[in-house]
Formats: sequence, C-alpha cells, structure tokens
Amino acid sequence: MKLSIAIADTHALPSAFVVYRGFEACIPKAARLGFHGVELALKRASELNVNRLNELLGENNLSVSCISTGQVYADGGLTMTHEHPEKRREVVAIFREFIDLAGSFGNIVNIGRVRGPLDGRPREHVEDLFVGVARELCDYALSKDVTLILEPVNRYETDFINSVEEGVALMQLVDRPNMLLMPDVFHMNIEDRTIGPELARHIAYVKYIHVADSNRLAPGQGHLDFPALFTDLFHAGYDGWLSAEILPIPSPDVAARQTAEFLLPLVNVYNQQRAAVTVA
Ligand code: LER
Ligand code: MN
Repeated sequence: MKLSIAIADTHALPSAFVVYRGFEACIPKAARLGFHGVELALKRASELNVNRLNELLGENNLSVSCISTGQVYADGGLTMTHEHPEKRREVVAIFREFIDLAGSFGNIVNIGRVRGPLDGRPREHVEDLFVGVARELCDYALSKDVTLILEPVNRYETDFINSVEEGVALMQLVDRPNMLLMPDVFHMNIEDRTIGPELARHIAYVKYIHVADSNRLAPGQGHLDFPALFTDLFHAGYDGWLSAEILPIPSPDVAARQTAEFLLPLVNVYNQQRAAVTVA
C-alpha cells in the first residue's frame, strides 16, 4: 500500500479539489512528509510540462499515483454522457490525451463527475451513453496499460452512481478488465452501509481509494475508524494507493502534515504485515 496526496498546479481553477497547489513548491513538500506519490488534478494533458514534472519527481523520489480529471467537468460542464455526440467526442479526445500521459505517469485515470448527471434522463439511457464512451476509452487505454477508475460520489454532488454497489453494477455493464473503481471513504460514509466491509466485499473492483475523514479534514480529524478500515483492507488483500483528498484546512501544510503523521504509521505496519504473510 502506498500513500499519495492530491495536488494541482498554480494555475488550476479555485474549484480544483486538492490539498496542495503548485508542483514546484509542493512536490518537494509531499516528499519531505513521507508521501510516496502525488495525484495530479489536470484540466488538459497539454497544461503539463512533462520534462519539468519528470525532474521534480526524480529529484524527490515520488511517483504519480493517478491523473484526476474533475476539472474537465468543473470547467465547462463537459460530460461523457452529454446528449450531443460532438460533446462526447470532445471528452473522448481529452481523455485519450490523459491516457497517453498516464502511460508514463501512474497508469491510472479517474472518472468522477465528468460521467455527467442523470438530470431527469432515464437511467438506462445514461448508462448506455456511459458504456459506449467507457468501452472506447478502455480499449484505447488497454494498449497503454492504463486503467480507468470510476468514483462513486455522494448524492449532494451527483445523481448518477452514488454508492460502491452502484459503481460495481456499472462496471459489470462496461465489462472491460481495465475499468475499475475509485471508492472515496468520504462519499462512502454518506452513501454505503459500511466502509471497510463494503470495500472488502467488492475488492476485485477496487483499484484506488480516496481518503478523508468524516468531515473531509485530514484522516484523524473526524470520526471515521481508520484502524478498522486498514484491518478490513488487509484481510481483503488490498495493495493499491490510498490518496488523501481533503480540505486544505486549517492550511495545506497543516492538513498534509496531519495526514502523513496519522496515516504513514498505519501504512507502514500494513506493509510489514503483508510482507510477513508473503514470507510465511
Ligand atoms: C472527487 O474525487 C470528489 O471526491 C468529489 O467530491 C469532488 O467534487
Ligand atoms: Mn474523491
């Protein structure tokens, strides 16, 4: 298991939901705190200075955990299930570039609210639109060894795919090996019956996990039971990323430090226990 933190560059929109802003300043900070990776929130692949990012990651011995795409939706409302085919083509073109990028950085691209809302439309119709676009992107991504991960998001932010169970049902419709889930424990705390047991039940679909506490502050600052979550993930055999997607409160630096200080000891014990089981 590895720990990552969500980050955008300095020019990102205020709506980018990240802890840190500014690759130059914050990639070294994340490394000093002990994070293993950074989740890059991007609006377009072309905004990235790939050479400089490679230097920064190399100098700081960090990797990219995932390319996250919330800004595609937040800026202009483009969605994968738009009624107009040309808008869907636009999203496909943007995502193909993210997939190309992820081929060298992290091999994972997320799909959050960019899937679009139901917005009064019949669910089966929206599912069909989603399945068409997702299959096309997955087939392209497979050749680059990239996985797409859909994030169930709570009812106050979308009306299409709120719970992990709904996410699994949609994965089964898409039916591609590189289409998996990105559960976020903040959303699960609102939508799912349980957190750890529900993740364990669907572990075959869980590729990546967003972590925040119940109040979306750093883990440890609310009332989610993280030790219990780690125990459930351990027994389920999870070995992917946990990525901190939390409010930058009271400040980005304090929130990042609280996250690292609370989660890294749990992650280290987790990895030692996994190593012990592997040897035994
Ligand atoms: C994105 O990862 C997320 O969790 C959403 O709540 C952001 O709007
Ligand atoms: Mn999230």
